[in-house]
Amino acid sequence: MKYVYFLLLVVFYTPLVWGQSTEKQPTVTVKGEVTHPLNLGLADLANMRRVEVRSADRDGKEHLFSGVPLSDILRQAGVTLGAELRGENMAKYLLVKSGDGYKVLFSLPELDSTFTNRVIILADKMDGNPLPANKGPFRVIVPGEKKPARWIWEVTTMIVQFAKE
Ligand SMILES: Nc1nc2c(c(=O)[nH]1)N[C@H]1C(S)=C(S)[C@@H](COP(=O)(O)O)O[C@H]1N2
Ligand SMILES: [Mo]
Repeated sequence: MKYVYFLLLVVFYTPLVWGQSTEKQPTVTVKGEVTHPLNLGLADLANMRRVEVRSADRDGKEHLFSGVPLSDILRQAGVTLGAELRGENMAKYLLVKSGDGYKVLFSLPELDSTFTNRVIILADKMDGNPLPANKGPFRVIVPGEKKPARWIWEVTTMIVQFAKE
């Protein structure tokens, strides 16, 4: 009888523990025209160069966002930025996708410090806290735009591609 209990325990309990320990943490996948595809979680972002940007939301309320410049992430993936952002590479774009199907697009010069001083970030904190559950865990923040339509939340994927006619 003891043996049966043990067996039941293994059969029903093990998958539970397994399910918990292998439960997927959210990540952002970086792919497409990259030399090093990435899969970044909160812990990875915490170890990268962090910056803060202050910007107003749709209601005009200012917030302090913290995260990692998109350009640093793209550089880590081996995207053609800086001196390599010329010639045919000028026709590449970054498409950012979210869990709810919303997508937004950036041209690479918008993200490159040799073209602009504006720093667009992948934020994981707002006003010192993790992003709200329905607006995170990763959100692109585009400072200085008249409306925050490109502040895409629940970011899952960033894809670099050549624009085709
Ligand atoms: N994933 C996702 N991000 C999104 C949207 C969306 O529908 N889905 N809407 C965008 C638009 S149009 C605006 S105006 C802002 C609104 O952000 P708020 O709800 O934090 O004010 O989020 C942007 N980010
Ligand atoms: Mo909007």
